[in-house]
Amino acid sequence: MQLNSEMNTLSPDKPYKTQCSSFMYNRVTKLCTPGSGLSPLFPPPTSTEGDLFLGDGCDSNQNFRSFSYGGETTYAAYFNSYQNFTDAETTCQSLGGHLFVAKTLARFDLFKFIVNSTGWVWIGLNDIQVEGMFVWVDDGQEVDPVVKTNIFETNQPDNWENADCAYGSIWNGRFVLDDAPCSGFMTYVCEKRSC
Ligand SMILES: [Ca+2]
Ligand SMILES: [Ca+2]
Repeated sequence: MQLNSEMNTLSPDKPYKTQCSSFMYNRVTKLCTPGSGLSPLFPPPTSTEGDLFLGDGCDSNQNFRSFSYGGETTYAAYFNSYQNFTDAETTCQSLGGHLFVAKTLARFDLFKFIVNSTGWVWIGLNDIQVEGMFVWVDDGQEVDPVVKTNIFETNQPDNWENADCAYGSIWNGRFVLDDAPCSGFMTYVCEKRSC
């Protein structure tokens, strides 16, 4: 579900695009609340509060769009072109972001939602510095062990052929992570927490 298609469904003449920069829609109460945007100073809305939709002020910015899934919100761009891990992260940084970071299972669900494909996709996680210690590219924090167990395929990461970089793909019908040599060429997701 992309922002624009959702807006078109809710409102064919797109009044939200011109009258406010964001709105909340609560699927339970079916109430829509106009807003002024998402501040990085505040946490994103929870799923019980509703789903946040952001208008053009944060869209069409180097292909970055707002994505909202399960109460998690971010600005991200899926690059359907092939780069090695380092070049992909460099590209993301040049755009003011990083490769996607998923420190919680909810954030990994958001990653899956953004990718929405069966390709091979770099995520911002690697053990380049210390073998076996997977850290996120935004701040070098080690992946939470419970999250790691849930987002990697069974028996991965295995460091096969000196694999130091994590990517997502479909394994046995599930979208999960594997480690691969960082020199491999894959698609990738860049994200910026705010526009
Ligand atoms: Ca490794
Ligand atoms: Ca592997």
